[in-house]
Amino acid sequence: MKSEIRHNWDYEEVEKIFNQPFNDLLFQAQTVHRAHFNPNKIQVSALLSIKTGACPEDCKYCPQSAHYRTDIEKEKLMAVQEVLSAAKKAKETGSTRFCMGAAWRNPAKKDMPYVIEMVKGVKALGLETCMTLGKLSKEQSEELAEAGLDYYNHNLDVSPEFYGKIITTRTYEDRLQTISLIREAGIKVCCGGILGLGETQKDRINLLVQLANLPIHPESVPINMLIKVKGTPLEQIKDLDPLEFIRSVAVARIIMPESYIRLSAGREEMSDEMQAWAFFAGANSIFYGEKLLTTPNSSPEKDWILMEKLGIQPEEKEDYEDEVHQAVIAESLIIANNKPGCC
Ligand code: SAM
Ligand code: DTB
Ligand code: SF4
Repeated sequence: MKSEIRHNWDYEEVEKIFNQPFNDLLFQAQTVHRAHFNPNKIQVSALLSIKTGACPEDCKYCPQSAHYRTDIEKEKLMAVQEVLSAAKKAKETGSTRFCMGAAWRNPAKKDMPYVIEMVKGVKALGLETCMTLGKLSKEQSEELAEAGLDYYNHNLDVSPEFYGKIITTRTYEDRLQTISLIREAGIKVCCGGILGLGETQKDRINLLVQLANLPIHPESVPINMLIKVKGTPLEQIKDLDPLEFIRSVAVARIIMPESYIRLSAGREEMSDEMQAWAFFAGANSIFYGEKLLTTPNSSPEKDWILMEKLGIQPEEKEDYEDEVHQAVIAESLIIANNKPGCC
């Protein structure tokens, strides 16, 4: 039975789901997952950093921030043709979505024509397009929508309460505004968070509540596990208990039943068993390929072996373009748009 799509979750209710016995939580998450998705298919995206480093923001987890001394090589905006050849390779190796990330506070006017060409070119290859370029203006969101951009990634990252300990150069409100501009422009939203930054369980729950109470659930919800990069302020932070991570994935699945939950950064450090638990808890999307933006990803060879062992297959374009899935999405948009106080 399909779950009701809700946007009025409160902390106590989600805390109860989060802290129920682990087996009950995973059973509930898997039951919701099966009602909405094929449990043995995952969506596969590739990631490319189109502009690397020297970012003016001070996100404490990020190797690309100009505020910290890390070993990454700064790079200017890549040439359009270079981006297209990387996208072609990603398509050949089975990705259906190509995500392009730039370490900017926001895209400059002079860069927009190149970014637009990238969207058009990648789309022409038959891939879904995703970009993450920082804060957007209304005009820029509309330009990207017109170019045919399918998804925009902009994370809330952490709870509103913990936010000031991690980022001081951009506000939570700024993030919510960019997310709402993306929606209004008609671009699908990829919005999630990052765990393992020293946040409390309460913060993890509050982040999940924020995501699930957006007027429309993000179509894609990346859950990143901190990759501790040398030179960043969080380099020495204590590891998050892996079961807390799995619980967070399971709760995301339960309270955002129709969203793709991406087991995002951090897979390289995860055991096969932990990834298997995350998929059982309802994660159904990954980044595939040697590299994330600046850090190594789980290797493609390792991923093939794991997927083979788990009997999980990559989702093909036809799987999500089928009429049933489209009808479910259309229905949830109608329900969300009819909610009082919604956009
Ligand atoms: N600059 C853009 C922005 O912040 O909106 C886009 C790129 S940014 C790298 C995208 C996301 O990657 C961040 O919001 C964060 O969740 C994740 N991320 C960045 N550094 C990470 C790290 N060291 N470990 C895990 N996730 C990380
Ligand atoms: C997201 O939430 N995670 C991805 C994607 N969106 C752009 C980025 C992960 C970055 C990990 C650190 C790095 O490689 O620089
Ligand atoms: Fe810049 Fe994005 Fe890194 Fe923050 S996460 S420092 S905005 S690249």
